[in-house]
Parts: sequence; structure tokens; C-alpha cells
Amino acid sequence: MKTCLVSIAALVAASGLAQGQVVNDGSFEASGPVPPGSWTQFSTNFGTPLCNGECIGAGSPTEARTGQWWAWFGGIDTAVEVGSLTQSITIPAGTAQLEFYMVGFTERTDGTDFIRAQIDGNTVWTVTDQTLGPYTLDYTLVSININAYAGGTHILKIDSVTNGGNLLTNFWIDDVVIVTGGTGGCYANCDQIGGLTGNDFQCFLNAYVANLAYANCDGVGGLTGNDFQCFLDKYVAGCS
Ligand SMILES: [Ca+2]
Repeated sequence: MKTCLVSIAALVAASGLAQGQVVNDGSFEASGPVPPGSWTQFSTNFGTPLCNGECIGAGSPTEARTGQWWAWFGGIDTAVEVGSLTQSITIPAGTAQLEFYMVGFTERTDGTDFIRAQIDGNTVWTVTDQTLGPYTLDYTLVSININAYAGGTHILKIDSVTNGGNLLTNFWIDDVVIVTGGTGGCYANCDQIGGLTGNDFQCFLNAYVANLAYANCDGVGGLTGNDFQCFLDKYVAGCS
């Protein structure tokens, strides 16, 4: 008889799917083939930052992290390239973490090529050619605390400027999400769906594994077993 083990990773993935979506089409699979889709798209040289491999050349394989489409900022060394993706987002009250995956490459060293994330015109994250190092091997998780914007409708913009001059820079991004939690004074309702269920445990586990601020239930130091106990206590206390 074969044994079928349900991995923690599978549970985490399942809980991630259960969470409410704040960012629409964060993997760009709908907005690539039928632009603009959920994203207002701008690119100086290419019309859009979105690519499925065909922007390299006919039949070229995708470099997406998931699916076929990803966002490719930069990508030209003979001209200045300005690219952006923008959408209006409504973030529930509580906590919020902007997350996506990025991998990059650069030949520049003067710090003038950059990619950044903005909310309502305020820069919440930026990387330049000088700080790209941690993102050069493979798609790497970027996780940004945007609690300050939880509650209400805001403009999310990811944009980049690369300066050409025979120095190539690429910033590739895929799988943009905003993970929310702890809304309405009911911390334990992690997935924000209905009442408290096992899905909320999985949601908390997901946040814990991802090292999100939400998982720091006791508000003390880093994430520890105390945060699990804290979550359990709040779950037992229930939501009224
Ligand atoms: Ca994708």
C-alpha cells in the first residue's frame, strides 16, 4: 500500500489560496494576453512590462515564476526604459504585507537603475543596481510591511527606471499578493472568511512560515512558540 502524506507545504499552499485576494491578477496570467486587465501597464520601449517569453523572441521559453506571464522591467541597454504596473487595491483593516518574488541582473554599478513599490505615491520598497545582490540567483521573496495602508482603497504601483548606456539591467517580478490578517478586532480570523475554522490555523501557519508581521501574535521579539500559544488563546476566546 502506498502512503499519502500531506505535507506542511501543501497545507501552507492551501491556506494561501484560502486568503482573500487584495491584488487582482498578481501572476499576470490574465493581463498579459488581454491587456490591460487588472493592471494599468506602461513601458517606454515595449508597450508593457509583461512578457510570456515572446518578448525575447518567437518560441522563447517563459521565465515566469508561475504560469506563463511575468513582469520584466528594464531589458534594454541602448535606451532609457521606464516601466510601470498600477492598480487600485482595497485593503481590509488590520495588518497587511505586500509580497512578491523578484530576480534580477545588472551590469550597472552607479545605483541609478531602480525598481520600487509605491502606495499612493509613497515609496515602500526600492532596490537599485547596487542593492540587487540578494536577488540575483533566483526568484526571491520580497515581503513589505504595509500596515500603514490597511483599511481603505489605495493605488499600488510597481515601477522602474533603467538608464541604458550599454549597461543592461533586468528586474523580473511575479506573484504579487497582499496578505492581510487580524481584521475587525478579531485576530484569530486569519483568513477573514466566515467564523473561526481550521482554515484559520492553516492561515496562521502560513503567515508564521512566511515570517509575516501578522504571525507575531504576542508582539514580542521574533516568531516563537509563544506566538502559536497566543494564537490558540485568541482562537479559543473566539470572535464576537
Ligand atoms: Ca505569472
